[in-house]
Amino acid sequence: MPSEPKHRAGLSAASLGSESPNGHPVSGSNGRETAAKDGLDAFLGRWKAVASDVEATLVAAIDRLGDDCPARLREAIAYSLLAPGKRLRPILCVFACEAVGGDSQAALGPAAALEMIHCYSLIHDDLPAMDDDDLRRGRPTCHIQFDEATAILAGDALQPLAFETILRSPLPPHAAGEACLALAKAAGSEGMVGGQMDDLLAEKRDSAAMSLDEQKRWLDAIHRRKTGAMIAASVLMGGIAGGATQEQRAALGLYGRAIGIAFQIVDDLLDVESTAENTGKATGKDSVRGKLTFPTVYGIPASREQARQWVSQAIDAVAPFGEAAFPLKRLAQYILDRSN
Ligand code: GRG
Repeated sequence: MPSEPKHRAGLSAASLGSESPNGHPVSGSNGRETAAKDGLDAFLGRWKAVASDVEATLVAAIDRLGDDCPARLREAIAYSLLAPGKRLRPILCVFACEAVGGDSQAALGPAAALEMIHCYSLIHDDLPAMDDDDLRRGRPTCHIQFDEATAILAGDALQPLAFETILRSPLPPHAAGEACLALAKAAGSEGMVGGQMDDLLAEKRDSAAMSLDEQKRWLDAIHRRKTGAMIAASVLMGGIAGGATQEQRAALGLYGRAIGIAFQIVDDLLDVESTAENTGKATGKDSVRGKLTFPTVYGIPASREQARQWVSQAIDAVAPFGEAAFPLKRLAQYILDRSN
């Protein structure tokens, strides 16, 4: 795992809150606090171990690129893909696999593929034609470090590499096919790309001329696809890798959709309330660009309350998995408390 720069403080005890392994808040006796701390340490340790397995899968995929891949393209792919992100989507995928009784190794191919698609979306989102950002994961963005054309091509190359990684993984062909389909749907025109398109179109509209109801509808439709679809797919793909039943998939679907919305609400709040040092990317840009965000439409306190309610729904959704759902519950709590 790459060493974590200062701004990557999100994976810390503080940001994960004080909670016992069964998901209840800790108060009172030292014994209970110690038990909660042990649970938290175990959770953080598991996150790091999974992130390190994912990292190895990403490195192996880059190493597999043959001599026909130009060195500059390989360098740009490695620069962005191995940058110190949270690896949230891969972690969700592996935890969902384990929650339904699967072996984490089965989920590593899909998990790495999710990170590749996510990474391409960040590279392209940072381009001058879109968000025009200079900073990502605490480093110069890909087009600043290399150049615009190279960044576009690195993002392009990551997309087929994602599907190749699933198809080369040890998943049985039927599960690999299902995982590819879930990823394609989430990343494509009805998912992340569709949400991004509408987000750009919404920026050009005068949101002040929209009714509050219309603003809420746009906001929901944009984020359900732009951010939520990939997060929901992460959980579903983990379920697929773990051989989930239809009932288990339905529960994972509820969980994934709920944390997807919560994640975006918190992202909007961080843009208002946090700093570039904490998040590793520019903050305060949403309001400058006149973007429709949860804080602008609902206000900060109501946005935070909504995030809390979505996280609570997510935790309830995976209750039927019992103890095996502890990491997913903890992750939901992390999404609410995260600082980057
Ligand atoms: C360019 C097709 C295309 C889509 C872009 C995902 C996206 C759509 C844009 C990213 C811009 C953004 C800040 C979206 C809000 C939510 C989000 C995806 C944040 C970044 O994800 P994290 O916090 O990042 O998981 P790390 O760096 O930790 O992986």
